[in-house]
Amino acid sequence: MAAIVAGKVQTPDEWKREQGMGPSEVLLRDLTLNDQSNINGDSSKEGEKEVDVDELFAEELPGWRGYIEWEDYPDKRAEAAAMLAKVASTFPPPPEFQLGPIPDTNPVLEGVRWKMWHKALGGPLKSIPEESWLRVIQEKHVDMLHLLQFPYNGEPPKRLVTAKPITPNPLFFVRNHGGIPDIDPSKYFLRLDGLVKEPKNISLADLQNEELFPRQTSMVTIQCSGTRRIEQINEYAGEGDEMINAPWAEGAIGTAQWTGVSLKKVIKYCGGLIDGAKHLELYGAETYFKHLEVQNYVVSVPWSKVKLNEVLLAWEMNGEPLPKIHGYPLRVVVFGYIGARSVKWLYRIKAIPKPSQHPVQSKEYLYFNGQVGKHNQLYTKGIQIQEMPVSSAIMEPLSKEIIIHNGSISVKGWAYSGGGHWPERVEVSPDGGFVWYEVPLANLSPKRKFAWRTWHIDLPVDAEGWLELTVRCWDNSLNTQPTFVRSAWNWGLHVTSSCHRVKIYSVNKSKKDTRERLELFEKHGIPFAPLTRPTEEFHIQEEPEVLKFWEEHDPRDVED
Ligand SMILES: Nc1nc2c(c(=O)[nH]1)N[C@H]1C(S)=C(S)[C@@H](COP(=O)(O)O)O[C@H]1N2
Ligand SMILES: [Mo]
Repeated sequence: MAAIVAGKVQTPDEWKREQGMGPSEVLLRDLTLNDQSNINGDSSKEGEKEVDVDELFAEELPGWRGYIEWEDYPDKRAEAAAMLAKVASTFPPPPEFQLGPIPDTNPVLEGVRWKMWHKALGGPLKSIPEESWLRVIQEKHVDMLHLLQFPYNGEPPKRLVTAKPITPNPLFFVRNHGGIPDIDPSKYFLRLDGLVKEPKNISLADLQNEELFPRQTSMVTIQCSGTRRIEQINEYAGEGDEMINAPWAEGAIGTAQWTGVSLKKVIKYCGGLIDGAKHLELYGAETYFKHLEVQNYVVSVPWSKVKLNEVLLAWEMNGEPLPKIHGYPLRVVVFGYIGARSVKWLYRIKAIPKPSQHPVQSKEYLYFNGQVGKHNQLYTKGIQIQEMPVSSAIMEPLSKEIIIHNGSISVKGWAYSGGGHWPERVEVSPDGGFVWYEVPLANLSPKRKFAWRTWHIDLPVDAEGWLELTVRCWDNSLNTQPTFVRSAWNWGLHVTSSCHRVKIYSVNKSKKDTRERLELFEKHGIPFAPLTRPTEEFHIQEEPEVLKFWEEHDPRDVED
């Protein structure tokens, strides 16, 4: 990479750089140096590996495709880490999608390094990226927006996010950190160990046996803490890993009826907890790469949450068997917490004294103060995100749409609050947040302790031109949302809960002049969009009319 010294070398994309529109290498201006040169690390080295890995990284159990156990085998982990360390420097850097343009493709991002990590270890991991993509094609709706091909991250388009208060399974967003295991339910069992009185392996059939466990069905919203991240990205760039910080819009949220057993009952079945156990560590079967280390997907929830019957082990989603992509045969659903705790392909639960040390719990999903960034971030400076705050979003109209209307605009969206709170009031503003109209209660879907409410309103709009539609929600504790993205921007780009804003161009046909102008467009066969196209086909005002006006009002100057 050529070093660029400010003012000396002009690149073809200089203009774009000056506008902060890319390209991907960020210029760095270090005022503490005399020589203000750009520092861009370039570390391409050759690495090689040639190991027989089929056995080393074999799947742990028959019938458990895609499950390689890492947590039990420190030596195997060390071997894998060493292999990755050798080749890591030959891999490309993460794609720049925050300072550079977001690609126009679908999938938006490919996950090149994630695929390469799997291939680099080889063995059963080698074909995981392709198999997982096939599963996406099989199980998800054709209209899904694929943010990241592998590990798969995808959300429904806005018009489908809130089309129904219960999200149909094929449209439910997917957030993966690795491949999609394919586990034979007849071979499946859940391992319970750690600080439980009687460690056990429990088969799926036993979990589903109503003589052993009462069945529970709950309507619960799962929201990723990355939902609406794109708004933070559009404000300022933050940490930029394409998987960890996928550029989600407002669709990384969904609501389903989940059926399974309460984890509390399962712990009881194991004789309860041993003194000192305060958290339950939840293990997902797929392989996860983090900082060139290899592991399973592991997080934890506190026992105090489990005790409330708010942690469900679910095998059914909306009355159907859990889709493979959503964690078949068994997943966790943690009510009112960030999605990250709702572990899919659950294979183990371990009772422990402190929250999990695993990276997804202790190094990701951290909520930093606004002045924390690359220069000073520490894991211990972030709040581990658990309960989601109150949030809401507009799903219709779309940003930058021209809306031709008769004095009111149909606005639709969702509102949600985590931690056992629920939306009580949703308000929509046509002017960026001065005047607020309340969504009539009849236009909100029914309230539930752990679910979103979808809503719609015919918003009175008199003004024309560019307007900013804004929404905010008040939950049952009268919590509401920060006003601007800037108010709660954070380095990890998590929990975008500020008032969602959509810029629209209002054309109010109930106004006579506007109506006549639209008729003129129609008469000349000119479409109104694109908005930016100058009107050349007719005079927007005829000369006699202009002269008549000038007779009555001096056009510009005044006499002494
Ligand atoms: N095993 C496993 N469980 C997981 C994840 C994962 O990558 N692996 N992602 C988590 C995150 S971050 C979210 S937001 C939810 C998303 O659930 P969904 O993909 O079923 O919508 O799953 C959680 N459970
Ligand atoms: Mo998430």
